Amino acid sequence: MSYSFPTEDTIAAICTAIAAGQGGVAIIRISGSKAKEIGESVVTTSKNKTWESHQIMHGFVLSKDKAERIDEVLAFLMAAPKSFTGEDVVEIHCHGGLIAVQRVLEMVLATNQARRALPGEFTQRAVLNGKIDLVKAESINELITARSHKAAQLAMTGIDGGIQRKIDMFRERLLDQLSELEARVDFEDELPPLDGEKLLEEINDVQKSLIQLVNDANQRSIIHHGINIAIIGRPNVGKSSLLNRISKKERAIITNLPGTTRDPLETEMILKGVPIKLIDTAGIRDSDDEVEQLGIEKSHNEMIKADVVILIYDLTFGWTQKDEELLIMIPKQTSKLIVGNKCDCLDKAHKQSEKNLQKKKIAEVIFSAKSGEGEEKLIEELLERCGASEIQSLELGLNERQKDLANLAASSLEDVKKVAKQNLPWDFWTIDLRHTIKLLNEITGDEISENILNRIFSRFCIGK
Ligand SMILES: Nc1nc2c(ncn2[C@@H]2O[C@H](COP(=O)(O)OP(=O)(O)OP(=O)(O)O)[C@@H](O)[C@H]2O)c(=O)[nH]1
Ligand SMILES: [Mg+2]
Repeated sequence: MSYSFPTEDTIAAICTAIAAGQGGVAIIRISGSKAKEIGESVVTTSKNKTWESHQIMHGFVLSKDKAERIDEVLAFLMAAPKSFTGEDVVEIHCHGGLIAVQRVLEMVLATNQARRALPGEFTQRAVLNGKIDLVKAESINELITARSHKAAQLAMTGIDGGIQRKIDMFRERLLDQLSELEARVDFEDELPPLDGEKLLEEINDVQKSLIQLVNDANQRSIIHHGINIAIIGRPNVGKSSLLNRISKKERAIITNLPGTTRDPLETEMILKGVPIKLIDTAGIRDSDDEVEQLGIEKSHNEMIKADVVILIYDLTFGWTQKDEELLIMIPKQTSKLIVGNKCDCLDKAHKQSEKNLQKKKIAEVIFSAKSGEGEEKLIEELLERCGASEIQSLELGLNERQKDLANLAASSLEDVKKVAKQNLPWDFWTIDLRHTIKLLNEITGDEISENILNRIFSRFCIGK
């Protein structure tokens, strides 16, 4: 991999999470040709020790007039190329919290030898200097931002080179076919005839695998970003009670007055490894109350945006015309789960009575937010609607950028097939095949412009 846009400035940033009262240690990273010089001027080492690469030094950061000790630190030089970025790197390990580390960073910047790093700039330099490949850099970022065990596991597969190997393999297979074609373009008469059918079979095969990767990536996206589940229903059916019961928190206010919840209320949780955002909404009904109307409008918005809708109704009333109207409003493509709540209120002596059976008929889950009856089944059905079992069996997960490119690569192979059907000359076949290979190169970062690279890393956090 080679890039033609060298970076020259020395950059610095705090590369650990910082918050008041949090973290025992906070680290400042300085990268670039001036890193050592800056380290030497900012950190006064014990006994004026000289800075050697890969040796930990103890020292103090003093204020400009040397009158005040800002922090007691450990400092660490990693001379190029044996560092994360491949440049000279100095790390200053300060005490955690907010103030000392920020003051030390200010001292670093006050040397006027370094500027603040842009988001993702350290990792970008690591990629530019060939220390890590692009997919690995992205996977590290995904590991850091993972919100569930499975998301972290998939990120690790990327770090271990799983995605890179897969894309390399597709590229090799397509390059083999491309070289066969190009040889025919130039030396058709001197070579044995090309088996077009066999070539197309190979292209078909790679295309199918790419489509599979795209489908898997959609699942990955769910576990990485979480699933939005909106709880929808008429007033007083127990939407807020359901939210509180599942989240095991007293998040929402519950009263016996219809129209209690106004603003949508979100709570995040992990259900069997799947990150979920559960959204309680205002009960939907015709109302003259202006505030309630605004809440109801928001309920409709949440219903439309959600990945999964829980439509909850009150078993003591049974399924009503109003519930039916709500069911019809849920977008067709959205997964839904119909929950009959308050089963504890059904007349126990007549649980099997015709009237009760009728009330329960529509419900996919019979539930009581009060007693917890049916909770296991509710979670099981919910996870099924979220595609949890497919998620658990995922082995590889492209991120959105990689997925879009894989999708384009699959379409580009479709174009090769179209050309083949029209029996056009070999050099027409090569155009789309070369384009597909270029798209695969873009996934792995082997062929990528400065602009795109900047865009990728700008989504990272500062200090990464
Ligand atoms: N017996 C029984 N009562 C329940 C159950 N779930 C909720 N309730 C009661 O029903 C009433 C309404 O509950 P909420 O959870 O506030 O209902 P909601 O759908 O959020 O109501 P709005 O926010 O007004 O739309 C409260 O008095 C709850 O205690 C249940 O499973 N069994
Ligand atoms: Mg409510």
